[in-house]
Amino acid sequence: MTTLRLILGDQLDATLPIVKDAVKTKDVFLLAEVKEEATYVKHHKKKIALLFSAMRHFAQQLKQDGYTVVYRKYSDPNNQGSLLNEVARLCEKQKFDSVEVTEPGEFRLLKSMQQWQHQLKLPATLLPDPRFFCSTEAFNQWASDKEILRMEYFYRQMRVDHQVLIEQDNKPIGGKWNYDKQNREALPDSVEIPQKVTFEPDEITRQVIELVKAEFGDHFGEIDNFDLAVTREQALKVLQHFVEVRLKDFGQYQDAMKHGQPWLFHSHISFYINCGLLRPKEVVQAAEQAYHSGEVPLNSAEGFIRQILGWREFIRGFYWHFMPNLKLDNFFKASRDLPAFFWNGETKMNCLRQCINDTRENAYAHHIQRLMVLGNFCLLTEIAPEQVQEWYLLVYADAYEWVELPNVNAMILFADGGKLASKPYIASGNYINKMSDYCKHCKYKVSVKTGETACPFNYLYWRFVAKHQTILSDNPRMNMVMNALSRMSTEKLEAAQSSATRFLSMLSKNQKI
Ligand code: FAD
Ligand code: DLZ
Ligand code: SF4
Repeated sequence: MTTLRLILGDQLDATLPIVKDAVKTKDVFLLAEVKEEATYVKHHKKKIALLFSAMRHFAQQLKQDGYTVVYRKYSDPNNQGSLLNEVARLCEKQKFDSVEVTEPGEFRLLKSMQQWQHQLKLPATLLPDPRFFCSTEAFNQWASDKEILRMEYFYRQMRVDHQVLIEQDNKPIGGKWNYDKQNREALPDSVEIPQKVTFEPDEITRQVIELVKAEFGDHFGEIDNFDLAVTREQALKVLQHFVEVRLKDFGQYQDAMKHGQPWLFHSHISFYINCGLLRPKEVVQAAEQAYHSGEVPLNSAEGFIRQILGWREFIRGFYWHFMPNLKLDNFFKASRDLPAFFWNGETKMNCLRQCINDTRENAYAHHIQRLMVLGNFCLLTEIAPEQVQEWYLLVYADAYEWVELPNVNAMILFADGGKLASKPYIASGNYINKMSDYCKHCKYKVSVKTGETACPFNYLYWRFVAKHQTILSDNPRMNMVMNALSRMSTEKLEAAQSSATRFLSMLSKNQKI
């Protein structure tokens, strides 16, 4: 039996069964840089550079470990442009008894791969992806007897199942499951932000950067100053630095934002954990260990572990549980086009300008930027979900549909009608002002509620709440807001609505706002 073993760009983990079960003397690995994957959305240039360089380094390592590896470069004149066609091309050249591939992270590829054996006329097997703590089957089982799915209860179950930060009788260490109340601080000017770990591109990465410049020049984002990790060894250094230097302050400042400071106390590991260079289990272990050895406080260790063991796992289970409908949901019937400034950052709204420019520069923005600035704006202005989905999928170097789509459609847009979030994440300028210093550098005034100088988030918020008051009133978590709406004078509400109408009309005409 000789097997062709296909490894995708986000499966670069040598402990996956596809590698572990390989017979060195017979099997052949295939890694392929292909047009279909690189352009099905116009991924950020740094995302393509990261993946192609990481794929090339991973293939080199497999060869050094004694495996037979076929690597298809993007520039190969015979490159067939898609994963299936590259598999077919290799099968024509060499006789294989079967094809194996680890199950992919996106529904569109899964559906395609399920047809491969008919197209290739060979057995084509999908292998499990055990990188996650919770399999899709286990998630579906957990979800099967619940009317509503909430991350908090899933996370507690995960803590118990995997005995993470757990003491006797399956109680949470420290007595509480959640330290969120300690974790909502703004960042004082006096706090020094540690330098991010960076890597000088080696010859392989430099070649990939040139390829990206030549082939993907019309894609979003900057390619200059590429300094990401592209090997497991480098990614482990990022993790180690995070645990030793940043993690102690992660909890406290995890919701904070700062002008000109994209990285803060976040871990910057989603790039690597999502493509296989880091393993979720080792990340959680490292954070737990740092807590047990007294290096980091519980609120930080728990807050961080919740992101990986809680949110990341929940989001992945949720994606497979609700696909393909999740992609089509549009609870608020939103239909506005995504404004042009999402691509070029040209807006007077400083919070949006900062988050978009950080994204263009780094293919990264941290969670609160994605959720409470960019996401909040898309929800309040009712941008069409498919356009928001496409934007988020292509601009971030950590984006794959399994993780992007639930965050976009369910978390920020509430397009699923509340299957994931208990209420829409909407906020006025007050929240952004509390959690950042963006407003100090803005042409708009956060303290002004209506009129041309007012912060647009202020009037967009009340327009949205008023427009959707019938459905929002059904949600008990919206009671306080709905009561505030009912106490608002007609003049105030009309002023907010008229400011919003003017703003939205300018937005639709792509006038500078
Ligand atoms: P940290 O703040 O240090 O958090 C640690 C880790 O927790 C992250 O690396 C990530 O693996 C995990 N995590 C935290 N929150 C989430 C979450 N909501 N969903 C899944 N994992 C989470 N994350 C992606 O990996 N890919 C995406 O395409 C993506 N799209 C997003 C879109 C929107 C609209 C929102 C609101 C969030 C999105 N996230 C996505 C989640 C989160 O913003 C990023 O994981 C995080 O900003 C990555 O930076 P970090 O590694 O420094 O994270
Ligand atoms: C994102 C991406 C890109 C840009 N290019 C490739 C590629 O050329 N070859 C490949 O195998 N994978 C690539 N990927 C990652 C895949 O798109 C990813 O495996 C699917 O989106 C499933 O998560
Ligand atoms: Fe953003 Fe409003 Fe603050 Fe300007 S004033 S930065 S638009 S929240």
